[in-house]
Amino acid sequence: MQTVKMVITGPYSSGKTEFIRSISEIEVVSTEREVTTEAERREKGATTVAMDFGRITVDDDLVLYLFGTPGQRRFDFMWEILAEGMLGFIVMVDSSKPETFREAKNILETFRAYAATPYVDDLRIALRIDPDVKLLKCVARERASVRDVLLELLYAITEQMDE
Ligand SMILES: Nc1nc2c(ncn2[C@@H]2O[C@H](COP(=O)(O)OP(=O)(O)O)[C@@H](O)[C@H]2O)c(=O)[nH]1
Ligand SMILES: [Mg+2]
Repeated sequence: MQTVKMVITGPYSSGKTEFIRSISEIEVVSTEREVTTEAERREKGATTVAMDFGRITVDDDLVLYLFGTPGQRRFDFMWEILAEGMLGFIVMVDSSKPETFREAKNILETFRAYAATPYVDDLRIALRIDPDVKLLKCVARERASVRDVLLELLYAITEQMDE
């Protein structure tokens, strides 16, 4: 039995928690708290402060552990802790919020620096992503869509291991 750790990151309110909830076979362990500022309150009522944790069994030999990061800068001390030992990461970007693209790019670069892992993300042109990086659409509310993204990342990891 192999276990693989994957990190789901991205800006505030980009669908990270939703992504993990859509696919996890266990009740997602979340550390959500009520948001504190007025701007955040308009967006949504709760935010992840430490991490989300979910699990998905791919087959008899393979289990994925999904760790969702907090999106807000003031919790970014958690990022490096969560990145420890990850085999891959996914940067979620809400395509309807161009004002978050710069932040998404910063997060992408931060996580790339933690580990030379393949990753899946979105919005290649806006974020000026290298052509050798996979670009996938994902509706975080749809389990099949989340599963497809995770499987793509998993294939990228196993391809790299076989090289
Ligand atoms: N329309 C739409 N809304 C989504 C999707 N994923 C998440 N949301 C909503 O966007 C908001 C932020 O999602 P959340 O998972 O809490 O974001 P996080 O801060 O990145 O963990 C919530 O109100 C979600 O219900 C999606 O794929 N489509
Ligand atoms: Mg969250």
